[in-house]
Amino acid sequence: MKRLAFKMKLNPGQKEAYAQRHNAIWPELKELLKDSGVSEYSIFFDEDTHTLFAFQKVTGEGGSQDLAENPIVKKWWNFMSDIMEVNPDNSPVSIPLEEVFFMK
Ligand code: RM4
Repeated sequence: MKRLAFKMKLNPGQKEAYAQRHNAIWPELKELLKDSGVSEYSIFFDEDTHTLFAFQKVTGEGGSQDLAENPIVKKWWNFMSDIMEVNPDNSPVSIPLEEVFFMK
């Protein structure tokens, strides 16, 4: 089991929309993430910089951001692309974060 973290960027004023869409996450996406070994997945928001900080546990080498080839993820990324910073393919700009402290 590994711990992964990464940051993404939300467009200004989109916190409520982001939270609402995630509270109604598609069951098929949730199932895909779990089946791909992702668990304890949480995303935090920094009001000052509109930065999203994602944390997740993974059983393999990759995590949620390594599922770009999956059609459900592509559809979800397209769905979310209007409110967050994305790459030309609509994947969210995701910057891996280094773990500098961990306490069991
Ligand atoms: C995020 C982003 C991630 C996805 C989660 C569910 O906004 O799209 O890639 O794993 O939602």
